[in-house]
Amino acid sequence: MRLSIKFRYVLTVILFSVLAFTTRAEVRLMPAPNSITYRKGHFDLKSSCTLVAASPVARQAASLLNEWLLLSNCKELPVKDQASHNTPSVLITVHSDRTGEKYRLVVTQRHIHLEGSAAGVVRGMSTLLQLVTQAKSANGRIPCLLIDDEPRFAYRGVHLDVCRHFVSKEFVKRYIDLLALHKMNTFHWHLTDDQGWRIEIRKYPRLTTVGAWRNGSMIGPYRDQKFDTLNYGGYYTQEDIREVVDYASARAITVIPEIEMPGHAVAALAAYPQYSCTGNVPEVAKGWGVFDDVFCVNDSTFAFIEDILTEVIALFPSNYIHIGGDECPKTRWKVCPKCTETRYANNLRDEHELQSYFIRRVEQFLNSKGRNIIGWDEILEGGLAPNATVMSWRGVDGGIAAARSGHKAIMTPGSHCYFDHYQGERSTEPLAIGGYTTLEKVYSYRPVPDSLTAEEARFVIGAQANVWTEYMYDEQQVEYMLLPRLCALSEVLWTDTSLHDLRNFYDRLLGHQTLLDSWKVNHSTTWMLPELTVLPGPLSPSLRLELSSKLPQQVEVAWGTPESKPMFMPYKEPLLVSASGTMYVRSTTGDVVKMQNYPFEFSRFTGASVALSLPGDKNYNHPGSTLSDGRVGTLPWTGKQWVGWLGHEPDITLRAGAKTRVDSIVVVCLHDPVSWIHAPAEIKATCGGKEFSVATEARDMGVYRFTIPVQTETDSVTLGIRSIGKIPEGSAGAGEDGWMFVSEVLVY
Ligand code: TNX
Repeated sequence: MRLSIKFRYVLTVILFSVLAFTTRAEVRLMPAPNSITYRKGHFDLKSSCTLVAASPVARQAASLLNEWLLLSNCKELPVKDQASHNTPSVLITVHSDRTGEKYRLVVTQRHIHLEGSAAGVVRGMSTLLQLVTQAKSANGRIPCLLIDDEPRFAYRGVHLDVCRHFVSKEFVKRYIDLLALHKMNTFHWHLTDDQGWRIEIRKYPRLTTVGAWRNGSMIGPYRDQKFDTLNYGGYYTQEDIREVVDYASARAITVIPEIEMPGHAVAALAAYPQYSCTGNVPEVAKGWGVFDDVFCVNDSTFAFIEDILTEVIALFPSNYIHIGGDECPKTRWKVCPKCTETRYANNLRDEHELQSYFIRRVEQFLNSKGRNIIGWDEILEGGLAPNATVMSWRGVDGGIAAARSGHKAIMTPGSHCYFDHYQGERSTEPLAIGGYTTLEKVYSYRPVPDSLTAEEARFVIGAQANVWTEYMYDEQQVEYMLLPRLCALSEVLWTDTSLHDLRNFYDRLLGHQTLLDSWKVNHSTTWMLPELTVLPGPLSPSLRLELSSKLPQQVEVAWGTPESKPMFMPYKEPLLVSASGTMYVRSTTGDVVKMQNYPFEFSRFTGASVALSLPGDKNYNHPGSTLSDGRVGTLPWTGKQWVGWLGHEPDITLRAGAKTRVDSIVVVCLHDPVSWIHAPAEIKATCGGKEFSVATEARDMGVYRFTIPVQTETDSVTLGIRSIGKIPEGSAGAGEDGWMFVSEVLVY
């Protein structure tokens, strides 16, 4: 065959453009920069490249890059004061007259130039590190480009609770490096709680000699109430703290200490019981939860707290001091003569106002020292202190209320920002406190609630991940819970929403994991499993089980029943199933193999359509189909398998495809009084024109299957779920509305 010259030319051009397109080197950055422009050519890192840093601040930034390069298994770059002709160099310019975190990074064929404010250069350094480490697998080439970048939110925080489980000073530093790598700028160090006081206070040595140690810890899930008898604890000396603060400052990270008050103070009170209401708090708490012993509200307590804060502010240069303020039971205050006296003397109507008085007084003290307070959203109760910033954790309402009243708000809602929650299926994840906060959920977070006006929205200064460590027994576990969810949050807070793209994020994360691996970070790879969607099938009963991969990967599935052994086959199309069994999923991405099993329990109405007269509340408003999807909730429970109603009594209607015989209906409910979740008092069923009901009873925490014998023929079933009303005396949250949780309705 002979081709004309012209045609051959056209073919060649097409071929080259295809090659150029497919081989065009793009960098994969985490978080995505706000503006990146690629240019022709590349910078060659293989040649004798130097780091040029003229000023002391620039040299500090240069040595940070070198530290990170070593950590990433790359060679250090020699640091020079001046660029020499003909040597490719990485120039670092710090504009000390600039503030903020903006930086510019220019890569040309001869030089790389990073410039910005002192903090901006550190942010750019994490970009540069990623370019350099990626060049390793691209023949040392960094594509020519221009990045202009600055954060979307001013406050980008990560918290760490070192009280429930202690971590070493070295680990705190590593944690700070991980924050800086992801362009976060605030480390919220939760230093005191019921289970341990972790900061040396010279004036009150017992805070650490006594308060930093407990004679046992809770082991296993909360409901087991099991404890070991080991002496556990640790604390940071003031020397340690200075070292950490300096380390963080070199990474442009502000450390905000949290000294909890008036609640979560058992460790302090075990050391100095004279500041409690009863004068008798014998030991540092061993278990998790909320405790009645809190600081007594009287002048001697304030003197004690002011002494402590005086030492704290000498150690931490941050504008903010976090003073807790959350979860303070008023039980002791109600019957304490000293607290009552303080109430009367200050015309305070109730204990909420007493709490507010406490916070205001401490605020006044800190304001007088030129500092500002942050408190958890409970500080709104009984009136907000004048200059306080609110950290909204019980959802976003606290943040909204703060912003509306002209106070700054930092969003940390449990639904998206609690990294102590599960990030995958309970059956394969290590024990966690509960919840279900996947990588995708974090990535979908938008810190500014829609209900705020543009003016109010300015008060939302950012968001923060909270890492509470009740169930994180060691440092590896902390890393596992932090990453990669931190990657998602960092992009939420750094990168403009218009540039968010989940697919592209997954792709970059895959690359970023290589860097995390080189740092030997124990990051979770749970997100790499394909996502399972359960849909009603064509027959009644049946389900359609659909898997979707987030990445190019190989996926195999098997269906197993107790009688059959699972045989893996490549996944090609959704599985149609019509009887109980387990779906086995295996995904292979490079050398990462992940396995997950999904048990399904069938009844005659599995896959039936479900209508709810009232949607679930807050984070438990899953679709009605959750109740007929064959997935029956287990313990420890995670949010996603339960529809929950707070103080509401829903009717649930299931409609199957055809009339069928129905002998009994089983409603699967959760009873977990410590979490304010109570089994219903009564369940009524209407089906086949008849009414049935069952009075339910639940004592111990657990998953209950309440059975209503019926015996009729029908294609629909309506259930009325009646609650116990207000939580009874003697239970957590007595007098408040309780939750009702339903996972599944099985019809036999
Ligand atoms: C609530 S968040 C707490 C912490 C617990 C955490 C567990 C907040 C202000 N208080 O004391 O560790 O839940 O998720």
